[in-house]
Amino acid sequence: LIEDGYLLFNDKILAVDDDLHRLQQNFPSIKSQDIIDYSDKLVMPGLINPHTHFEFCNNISQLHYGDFATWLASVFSKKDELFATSEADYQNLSDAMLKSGTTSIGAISSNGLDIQSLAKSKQRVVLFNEALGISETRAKDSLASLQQRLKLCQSLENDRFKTAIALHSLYAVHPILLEQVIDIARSNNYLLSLHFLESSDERLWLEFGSGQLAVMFQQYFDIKESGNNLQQIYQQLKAIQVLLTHCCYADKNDFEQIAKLNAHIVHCPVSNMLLGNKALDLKALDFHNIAYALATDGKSSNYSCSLLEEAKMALMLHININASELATALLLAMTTNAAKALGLNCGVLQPNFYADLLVMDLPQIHHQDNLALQVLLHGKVHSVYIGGECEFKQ
Ligand code: MCF
Ligand code: FE
Repeated sequence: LIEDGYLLFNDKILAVDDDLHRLQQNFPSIKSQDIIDYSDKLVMPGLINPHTHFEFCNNISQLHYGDFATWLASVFSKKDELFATSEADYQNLSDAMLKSGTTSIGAISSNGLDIQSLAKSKQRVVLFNEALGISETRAKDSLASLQQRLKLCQSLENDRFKTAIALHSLYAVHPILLEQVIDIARSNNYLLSLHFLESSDERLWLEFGSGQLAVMFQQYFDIKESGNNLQQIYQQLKAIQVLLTHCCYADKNDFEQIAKLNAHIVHCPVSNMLLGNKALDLKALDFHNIAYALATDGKSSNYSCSLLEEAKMALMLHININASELATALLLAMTTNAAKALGLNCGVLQPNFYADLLVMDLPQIHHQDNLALQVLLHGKVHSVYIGGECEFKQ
């Protein structure tokens, strides 16, 4: 956070200094008309949301909240209505995210409907093409569709738009599809995103073949036990850059394995609470030295895709952590840690990183004790820069 200081940038940050004269001596070409005066404001890295689902952007109140398996069933029954989306819907959501300070996005794309729009978005986008299919036939179809979507994404790649891959979850992919997707990720060096240990029913299914998911899989697919194994997955994911979203039901052994993998954990607190899941154990992450990134998930399991809103909710959720320390950790989680998770060269105010900046209005800015906490509680987005260009101004 820069409260009193100077930042010199073109598309990247060139220098950060608290003394203007020294900066002008080091960079004599700076002209006074190039100086933007934000002296009553605060400058911080733009926010980075590493896990959201644009294709669910039209959902407001169509889905059932409170219990994970019931939510899942409601997604299946409302599929057609949910996916009736247009380019304008995607545009509106990315504009709203920009206005709330988000400069980079990790988008989980179920069907590829959002690819063209997101390739044109102002933000940096890592597009995770999802594979999902439990039965052998569905798995085959999913692989074929995945390969087409990956091709399309690659053809649209640019400075701000990158191709990646997602496995929906261990419970929703056939073991052959799981292996194939991991192979594709490994050979193309794609980031891989996975919904992981989100619900107690997921854990019950993976370990014991029981719980609500077992009832659903038996009924719809005549499948009695999981083809994927929770212990084996850590071996399978070796040497891939992985984002594990949720991890609410991870235990000590899982955290040890996750730490060894160097995987990034993505935390979506509102989604977890609305779908009847547990809070991620942030103290265990700290103990195992695992960094986490903050994300909103989609409108499928949230009322907003604003990270500042998400952080306020996270502050109220994690009752065993000091609010001021938690606020500092959350600011890192939605900037520096999220940039690392998405493999992006932004998320910190240091030379050679992209000038993706958030300028915040904060009342009584010069009397702050717990600056991070006050920013989360009272900060208002004033303007947003991506690659040094002002893309939004209040
Ligand atoms: O992250 C939330 C909750 N967990 C799992 N999946 C989804 C979420 N929001 C949307 N989804 C998508 C998922 O990517 O729902 C689709 C998948 O494509 C149907 S299967 C639940
Ligand atoms: Fe999700």
